[in-house]
Amino acid sequence: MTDKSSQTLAWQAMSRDHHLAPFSDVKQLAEKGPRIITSAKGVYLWDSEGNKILDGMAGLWCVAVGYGRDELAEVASKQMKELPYYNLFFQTAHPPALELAKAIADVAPQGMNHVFFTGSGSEGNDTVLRMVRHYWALKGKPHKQTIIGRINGYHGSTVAGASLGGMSGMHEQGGLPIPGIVHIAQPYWFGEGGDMSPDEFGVWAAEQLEKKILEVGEDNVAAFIAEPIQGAGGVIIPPDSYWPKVKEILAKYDILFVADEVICGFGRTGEWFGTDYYGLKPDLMTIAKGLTSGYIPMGGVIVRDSVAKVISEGGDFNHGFTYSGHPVAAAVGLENLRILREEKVIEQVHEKTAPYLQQRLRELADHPLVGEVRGLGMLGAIELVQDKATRARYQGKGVGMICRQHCFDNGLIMRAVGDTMIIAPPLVISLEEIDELVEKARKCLDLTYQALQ
Ligand code: PXG
Repeated sequence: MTDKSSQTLAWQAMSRDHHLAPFSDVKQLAEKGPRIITSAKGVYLWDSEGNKILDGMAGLWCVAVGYGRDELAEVASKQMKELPYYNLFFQTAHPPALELAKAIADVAPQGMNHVFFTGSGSEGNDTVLRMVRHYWALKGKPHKQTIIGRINGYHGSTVAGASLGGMSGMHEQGGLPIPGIVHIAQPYWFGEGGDMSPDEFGVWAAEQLEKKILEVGEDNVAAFIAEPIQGAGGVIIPPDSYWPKVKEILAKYDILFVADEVICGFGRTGEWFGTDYYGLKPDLMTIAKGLTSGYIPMGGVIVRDSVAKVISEGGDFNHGFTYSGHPVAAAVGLENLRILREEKVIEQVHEKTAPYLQQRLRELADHPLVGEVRGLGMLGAIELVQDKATRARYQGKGVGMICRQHCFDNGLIMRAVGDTMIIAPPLVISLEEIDELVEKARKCLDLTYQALQ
């Protein structure tokens, strides 16, 4: 046994004996032992056994500028030496948070010039829940409290985040959702569209919003929250008819629209925000992940001026976190935004790398196991099916997990959401690295197909 292996075993024992891993079957993990990731550069990871892995998921959808950017480490180090911590409570502030708020406002949609900082996307959505309810109370409409989310939407793991989300597996644990949150159908044509055409289904799914507003009563609805493209739910790109119809419905009713941009924000669609891509007009936008490229935890809520005005004229908003706008995180966020802007990362995605990724990914549609390939920007999904024509799945085989295991063994990180394989590589992935990603993906599809015969 090499030194490395004994080191890996030692870490795996620490995992087994002391670590409760998030979103994991901890018992199963203890038997198998986690893969230990020890270093990273660009779009590649290395594990403790020296294996090089192409990270098709940018960590957890967050490492926009790629791994190993010294500039981000340097600003963090400098900020730690100068002012490692101070808070934004009780009428104090510090330069990094203020400069980051300004830098975010500069790239945010017009009329969205205010930022509330949090430590994560989940805390961002907890902030959203309290802010929209407080907003309506200040407007003299205290009954407007109900928030409409979507089945299979993901908005985080805190109580409000998981309640706003529509993941049944999460609702089953801990008595969620909390009162005052309701859910409508998701615009997932491939999985749920039945005999409708994608556009018919998109309109149907959008109409569920209007139906729910009328059922709850406009006077009781505070907001609708949605990801422009559902990420954790399986890279669900709505049919073209969906967002225009939702936009029409939102314009008819006096409710707030919250775009959860935690995944779509900061360039993933080839625009700064997913709502820019779809031409939506959100009142609040939750952000995290790409804001700091995941180098340090940070999230926030970008707030439309009209909403911010009501909140700021309403006296104390009794809400905030110790790490709201943390100076080191803010310094990293600022530098990350500088990199995105000055290196024209999003323009590159828009003009060059995303079109290429999408073209190459779609070549996989001819594979016998593949029912659909869809994608947008630096997001992609591959639906694994038994029957391409009817979109029928293999029953009880766990095809997604089989495929994920082959990816794991062949140096590619691709996530499985049920039998949907998903990718969201770093935004800086090159054309050659895209070729490698697609070739590896095809190989893993072949191996999965062989395993099923
Ligand atoms: N909103 C969206 C749209 C997200 O994707 C959150 C909120 C919560 O952010 P924090 O920073 O609190 O995790 C997320 C997070 C997965 C996976 O399995 C996705 C997320 C987190 C963990 C796992 O794809 N997204």
